[in-house]
Amino acid sequence: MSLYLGLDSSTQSLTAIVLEADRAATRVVYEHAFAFDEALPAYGTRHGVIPGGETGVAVSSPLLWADALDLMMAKIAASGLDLSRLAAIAGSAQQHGSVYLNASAASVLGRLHPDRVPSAQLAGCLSRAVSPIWMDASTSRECAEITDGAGGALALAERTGSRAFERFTGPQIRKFFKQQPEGYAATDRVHLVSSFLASLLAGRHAPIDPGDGSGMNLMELATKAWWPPAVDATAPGLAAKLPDLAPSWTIAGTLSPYWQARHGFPPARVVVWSGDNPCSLVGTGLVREGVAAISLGTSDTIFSLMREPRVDRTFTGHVFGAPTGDFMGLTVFANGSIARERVRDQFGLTWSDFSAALAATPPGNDGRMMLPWFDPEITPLVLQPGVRRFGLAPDAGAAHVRAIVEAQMMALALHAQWMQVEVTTIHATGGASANRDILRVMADVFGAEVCQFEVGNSACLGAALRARHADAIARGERLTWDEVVAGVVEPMISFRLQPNRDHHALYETLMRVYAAREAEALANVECGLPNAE
Ligand code: XUL
Repeated sequence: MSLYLGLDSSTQSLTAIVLEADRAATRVVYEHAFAFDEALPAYGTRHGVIPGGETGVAVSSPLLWADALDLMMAKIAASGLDLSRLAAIAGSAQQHGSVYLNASAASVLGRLHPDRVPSAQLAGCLSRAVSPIWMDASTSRECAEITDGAGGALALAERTGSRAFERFTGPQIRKFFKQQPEGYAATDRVHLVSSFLASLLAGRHAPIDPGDGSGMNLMELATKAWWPPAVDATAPGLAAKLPDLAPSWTIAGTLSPYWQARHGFPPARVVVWSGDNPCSLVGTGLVREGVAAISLGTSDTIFSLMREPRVDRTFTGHVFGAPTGDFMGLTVFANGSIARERVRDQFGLTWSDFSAALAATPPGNDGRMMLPWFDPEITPLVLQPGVRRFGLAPDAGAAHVRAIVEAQMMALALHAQWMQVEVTTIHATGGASANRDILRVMADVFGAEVCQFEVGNSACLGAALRARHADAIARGERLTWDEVVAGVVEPMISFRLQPNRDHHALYETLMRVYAAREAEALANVECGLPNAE
């Protein structure tokens, strides 16, 4: 039986899942994860971000991601798995983050010395020492400039799937070009986190897939090619610096001699990597329309497969390419796990106290409410953070816990309406989906059945399944997406929760109150959202 490795380089951690599969069955035979802050403390990150930048700026280190990959490969090599059976590797990465490489990278990637860690050899290939990541909210000016240059917000949204967003790669590239023109001129290739790590595995520049390419404000959804008006509006000479775009099942190469000599891996196929949300689509089994998934991670996201791209005319959501070759609707909330952690820490709670607080407070929280904008928010756009509290006494810890979870769930429900998906079932994933008290609020707010998975990291599982799918195609085997996920994702649904109809009716009323409070708060903050007309 062949083995397939999926990797997920997220904001805070790196995860690996190995699947063993043949025509009859697929099962998880290995899973391991570590947090960047703890595994590689020399990089000084906090929650995967380099601290101390200006407000709104969020950067991390591409060398950290490279060394983390090396640590993980060492760990897998020492696991006792029969690596000679490893057929293919695919990956998932936090979306939007960009890595800037100079012209030396092309040769250095192919000639890494097996005795040395990647960072020591790649440092000289960087034309920018840090990578801006998806939490960055500092490019409003560049968003406006690109929007103007590409024919307006609607044109950009219709062509690329999203209006200009601060964290998207195009605005970040433009800011780099404006602020560090010499660094930009020295840049030969702008990679995403996903294509950078795939390049490191394959020992040569790897392409970008449409799933992650659509998080750049640079790719035309319909053609899955770079869209010249957006590329030209972003930075001069950018077209020559962008990697190729290629379908998600493309083989980028084989595992380079570095990994073979350093850790004893075989020359397995390296499949093009994708973003964590597109990979999660596969890892939660959403290969058909009609089911939505919610990922509760560093960011909270809600997404669903779309056969045809239906653009969000409210401009809050995105249409991305899906690894299946279809499309996906996605809405992203920056105040996910870190916001939940803020409330937990504010009241000195453990996660089990947090659950107990949810269980001890009534649905609807007796009208007490919160707008949970601890950090700049993506949906709705809030550039100046600030939490709004309604009826919440400062010392009422349990009520604050319920208020943040209810606020997050109501915001998810309200801002996913543009996808026009009738949500009757939700596949819940991400770290916080292990908490059934949070899932109970989710089920009641949406009035939908919620399924919980045994494998919490659906992005990583999705990457491993993508490795399986791409390897089958490369061998000339016919394997449909239904067959790829059948028998893997389904048996991993370990728990199903039905909504309580009375509580759902209560939340329908509260959601109108929440929407009104959100609108009122937005009227008083600098949000900079372009007009849909
Ligand atoms: C997606 C987004 C986040 C990151 C998190 O648009 O910004 O979900 O992908 O890793």
